[in-house]
Amino acid sequence: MKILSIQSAVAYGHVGNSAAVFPLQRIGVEVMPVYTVNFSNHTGYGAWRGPMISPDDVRDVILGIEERGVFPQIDVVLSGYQGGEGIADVILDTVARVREANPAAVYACDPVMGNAKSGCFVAPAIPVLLRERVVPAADIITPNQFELGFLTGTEPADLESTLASADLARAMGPSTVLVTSVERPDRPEGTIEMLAVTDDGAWIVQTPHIPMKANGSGDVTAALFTAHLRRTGDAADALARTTSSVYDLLERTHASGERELQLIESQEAYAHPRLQFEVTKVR
Ligand code: PXL
Repeated sequence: MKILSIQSAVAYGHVGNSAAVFPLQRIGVEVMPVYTVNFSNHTGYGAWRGPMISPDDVRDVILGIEERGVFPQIDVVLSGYQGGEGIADVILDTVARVREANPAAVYACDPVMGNAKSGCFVAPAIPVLLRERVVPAADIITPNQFELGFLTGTEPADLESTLASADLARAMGPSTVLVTSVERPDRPEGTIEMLAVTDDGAWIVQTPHIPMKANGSGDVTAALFTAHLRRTGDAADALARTTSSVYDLLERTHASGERELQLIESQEAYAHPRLQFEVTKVR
């Protein structure tokens, strides 16, 4: 499998492509990382150095890949956090050209905007761009509950309303919605859930909630779920594998006391997920 992944690069630590690429490679995926920023570290530190890559430069790198004649082999285009406003057009053009070369290719969009605790942490134009133009072009989206609410103009809370919001998102275009953090008001204390909704049904999985801010964990989640789903077409299996891998990554990171994801140390969790959490069909 080949994935063209258009995301950030950071030298120190793990977000964007610097989080997604290694787990994908560790499960046997050939990744073509295209960088949208080249930062020293993630923006969660409040200070960082290095350039944003201009949309023209991102476009040029992708054109060079196209000129190698490999677009027909690309199975997935994956995008995440969009540094500036101009990147969206490059992504949409790329998706159209990859689909032309390989009609079976899918576009997986992680609509990164923010979360319930921090609010929106991207430029104000980005959420609107994602809602109006990018998400409608996607096959798979991986919002958290907060992002799902913005995309659909709803306030998903319990399971029923989150399913209804996911259906609204599916009506916008994507056939698959992975809600990466569902925090139902009636959940058992200290737990969190992920919910996958596809044409075939809906599945939920509950895990203990690890109390830490882990920049990049959403990027790993989107990458692994997309790769597993594209490989097998089995959303329940993709959900079980992804949840297992990401939980073990977060648990190891929490135990380390480090701020950055223990991405390399956790490699066995991607290659051989323990499948310790039960996936339940809810619809
Ligand atoms: O995890 C998303 C992300 C991507 N790119 C950069 C970031 C972050 C989150 O902190 O700072 C540069």
